[in-house]
Amino acid sequence: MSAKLQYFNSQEAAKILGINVSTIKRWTDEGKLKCIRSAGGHRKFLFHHLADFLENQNQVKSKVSIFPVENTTDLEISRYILKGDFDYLQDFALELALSCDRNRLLQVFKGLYLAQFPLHEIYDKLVTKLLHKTGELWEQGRISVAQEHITTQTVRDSLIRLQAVINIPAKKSSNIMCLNFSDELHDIALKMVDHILESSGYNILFSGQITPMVDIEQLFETFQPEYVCISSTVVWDQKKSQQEFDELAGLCKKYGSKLCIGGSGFEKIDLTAGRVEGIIESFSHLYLFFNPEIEEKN
Ligand code: B12
Repeated sequence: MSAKLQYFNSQEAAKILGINVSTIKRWTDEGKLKCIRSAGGHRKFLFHHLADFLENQNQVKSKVSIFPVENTTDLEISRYILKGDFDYLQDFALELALSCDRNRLLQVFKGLYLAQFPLHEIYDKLVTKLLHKTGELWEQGRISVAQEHITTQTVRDSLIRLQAVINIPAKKSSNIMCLNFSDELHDIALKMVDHILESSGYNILFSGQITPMVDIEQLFETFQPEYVCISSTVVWDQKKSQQEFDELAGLCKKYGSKLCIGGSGFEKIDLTAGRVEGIIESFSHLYLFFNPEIEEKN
């Protein structure tokens, strides 16, 4: 499913461009902004209509809400966002994260989301790549460990701020518990899992990094989660992580919860203690796993 083929109606185009619907109507009538007319006469916009409009606009201080425009570089960023040029945006976002610019990084994420790119696409094609690149820079000695911390915490903070913007269905289907093992600090992938599942209509219990296993059964009793999603990136103490997995798998069996896992740490975990419903490798995979009707339609 590619968002680039999506049409926007006048209201959506107005929201993206930061103007009101009557201006959209006037500009299309004047030919300033191109569109397609449906059989019923309604205006429909493709990404390139909006991107071309931005390109032809020579007023730099516009009210483009996709990305706040203050200079010509910003105008260009708006175009890259609308076109979904993730390769370009990766480097731009990395610069923002390296300089701890959470607000501007949030604007990039938010801009892509407002331009109707699905979250899973933004997370696979931009955020995951950005985090992997940060890891590579550190491995190559091109940034210090402190810079790596700043960069990845900036990404994490911006993602958390994005959560306030994401559309969340009011009606919840069931509970999902999202956790890391008790010595795991890597929880950014899990945060993104949280966003995708919450926007798919689940109620999320996010205990995140270094989740203690003491009294974990109480959570199963209280919330009866339909799914338990565990993320593991680094297995620090193999015996301990294995025990925790076995305990969680046992609780899933007892309470009828389904297990879903992700992350490279699971290469070191023996999964035989439980029935794992999903071993998830990407956010697009996760989205399809929890929204199977979408795959059937395609
Ligand atoms: C950010 C980061 C940190 C941050 C974490 C901050 C935080 N709050 O998350 C900090 C600085 C704390 C950190 C610490 C450490 N880190 Co670190 N870290 C990273 C970094 C740069 C990014 C990790 C990340 O978020 N990746 C992005 C996610 C989205 O991608 P992913 O993990 O590949 O996950 C994909 C799938 O597996 C799936 N997925 C993952 N989880 C889940 C869960 C579910 C439920 C589902 C459905 C799917 C899913 O989705 C992703 C999309 O494809 C990586 C570099 C890298 N290559 O990833 C190193 C990296 C993971 N860290 C590493 C190491 C060694 C450490 C430390 C041990 C360093 C140290 N000596 O102290 C500690 C470990 C601390 C601990 N006890 O956990 C190594 C791991 C090597 C290994 N496999 O053993 C890496 C690869 C760096 C390296 N090249 O050496 N780290």
